[in-house]
Amino acid sequence: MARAALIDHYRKLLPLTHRTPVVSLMEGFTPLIRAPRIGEIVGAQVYLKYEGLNPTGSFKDRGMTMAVSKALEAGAQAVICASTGNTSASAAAYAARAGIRCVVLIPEGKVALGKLAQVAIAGADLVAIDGNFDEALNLVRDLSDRFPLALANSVNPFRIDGQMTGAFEVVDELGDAPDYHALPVGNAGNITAYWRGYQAYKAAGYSRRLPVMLGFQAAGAAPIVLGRVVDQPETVATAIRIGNPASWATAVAARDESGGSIDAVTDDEILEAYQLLVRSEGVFCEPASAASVAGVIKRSKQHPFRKRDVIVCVLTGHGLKDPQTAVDCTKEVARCPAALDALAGLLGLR
Ligand code: AN7
Repeated sequence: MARAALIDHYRKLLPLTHRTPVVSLMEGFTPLIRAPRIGEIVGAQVYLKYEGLNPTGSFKDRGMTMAVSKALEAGAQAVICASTGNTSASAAAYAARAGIRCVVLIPEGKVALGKLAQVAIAGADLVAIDGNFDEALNLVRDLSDRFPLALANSVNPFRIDGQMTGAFEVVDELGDAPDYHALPVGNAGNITAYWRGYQAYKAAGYSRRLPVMLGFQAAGAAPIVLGRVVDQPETVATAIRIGNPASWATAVAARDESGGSIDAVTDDEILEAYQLLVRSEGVFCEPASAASVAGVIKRSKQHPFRKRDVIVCVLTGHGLKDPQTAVDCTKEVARCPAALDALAGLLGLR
């Protein structure tokens, strides 16, 4: 039998009614992949929650199936979002599926190519603004106040509700919450959602414990770490190039209530983890996603983990989202005449 849509599967813990028209692309149920080589490096049991395998290639689909379903239930004819790329790729697809309009504001020149391609081909109204994500989000909030446009950013509580399903899946698979849950932090919706998800699942009797939450921002876009708004955020991890996170307070609550931390990792640390993930484990994620692993490696040098500790790192988006960064990180393609001897020589085969 075909499986249920994600939010139908977890319907008991979500604000669905019998009238909610569930808009689904069969998101969620992503694999939890053991990462023995990274585990060796950090001295613990590491698992990768590979969210790049969602329908549009990022974790945003978990919240978008919920937000678009509830928007449709409320009679919305259009959704709007500001985005560093993944939210808009997801909104464009779910709006297309629902048969409603999608308006997207992005920061000019700072969205990875794969994400731009997804939004454009899905027929969304795409506008690049001369400003950063934070400015785009302010404009989108004003527009959705004034016009009949449903807000699809994670300030919409249904987005957070849908994203709680990531935590439910981790517990379903491990049998309980992990010791540590690590993830990148941008607008801070996901850390808010995972923490709420773990709490809700425990309250419902599905787990006995809660994880320590470890959030990681890029050093050039680390407002929560610094304790102040960053006016000109900058990082190679464009997905988390955010200087004034909308869910700031709830991210700090997740950190403090779980006894965790929100720390910064440099672009070099991010790119190192990004390459390590695909070269040592075969798992290709986008740069922002690698901040979770970069952060866990950094932390392991400061506060060693115990060997038996279970650490789940969320890889939030697929590597193909940002082909340019992948190409920039690698050496040029070797060239060779179409001849056996020349090829054997080039490859060092004797
Ligand atoms: C791959 O798409 O903010 O802390 O507009 O795309 O919940 O914001 C994306 C964020 C991590 C951070 N990893 O999550 C957007 C957007 C990836 C992301 C984050 C994003 P939040």
